[in-house]
Amino acid sequence: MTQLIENLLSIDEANAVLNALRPDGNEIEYGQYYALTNDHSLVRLPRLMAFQASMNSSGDFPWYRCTMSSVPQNKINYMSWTPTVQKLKDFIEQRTGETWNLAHIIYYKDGEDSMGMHSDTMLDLASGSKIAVVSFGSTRQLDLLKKQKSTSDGPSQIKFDLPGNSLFLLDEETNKHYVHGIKKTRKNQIEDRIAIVFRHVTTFKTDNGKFYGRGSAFLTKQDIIQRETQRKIFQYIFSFLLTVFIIWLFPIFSMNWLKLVTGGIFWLFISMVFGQIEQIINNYINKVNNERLQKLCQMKNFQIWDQTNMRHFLKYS
Ligand SMILES: O=C(O)CCC(=O)C(=O)O
Repeated sequence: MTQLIENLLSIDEANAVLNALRPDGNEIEYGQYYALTNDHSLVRLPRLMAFQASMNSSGDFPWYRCTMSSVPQNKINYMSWTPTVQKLKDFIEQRTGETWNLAHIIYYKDGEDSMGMHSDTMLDLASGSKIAVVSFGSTRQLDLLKKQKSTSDGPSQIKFDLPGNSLFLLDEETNKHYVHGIKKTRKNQIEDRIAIVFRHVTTFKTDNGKFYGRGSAFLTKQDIIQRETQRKIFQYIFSFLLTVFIIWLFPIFSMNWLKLVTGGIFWLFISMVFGQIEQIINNYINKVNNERLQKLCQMKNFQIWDQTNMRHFLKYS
């Protein structure tokens, strides 16, 4: 069930939140993001955004894949909660009994700013969790449109207002059957609006760009470490066997002490070569993957976001 709760806070509290979270409120540092379209051009997203989240007990931030996954120009950095957003999160968690660990904070400067029709990617979200949209400022209309392939008997289209100082809860079922979005509306009539979209995400990203959790092949951080260890062990065993083979092949190493010393040196050398070859292959894949994006970004003077890990990640999902 979706649910809209109006008058979430007192009028004074709601105004204070709006002022604190506005770009000139000094709490949120918004970024301008661009999406990469299918025809390989970059399109400015008509809104500003910022990202906040809770670290898990392993010290990693959750990672939610959305359209932003194809945004190359800026690294998306999740920050820890700022005071106003933290207070809001605590408040709605208490009120609903749900928990959230990640927020997209969206600033719509006027009616020209919008959000295209989409449904949220459920892969990274906790099963059965709700998506909470807390709105402040101008009222904007949320459009819900039934997906073509949906088997639900609900209405084909639903439109309703999201007023300032409200909490909208979107459940998994509705998100599965409907796409939603905020259309542009006539510029001069609409003032700014801030939406804080909270999600409960169960996929996490390590500092070196590896993913684990619900939306990854690795369930825990420990699984990643285990896989790395297995790979290293395999590398050492393989190098060892190759060393033994080389020693056996060349009779020059017939003396025992010479066998031992050269064997050890060979083993180290071959292990290093394997590590290097792996590195070269990885670098090459990174290079090819990012070349097209780099060209685009250089043309437009954007920062590059290395997407390699994301692509690698998507392969598993
Ligand atoms: O601004 C809103 O209310 C909609 C936000 C939204 O659809 C999203 O972040 O996925």
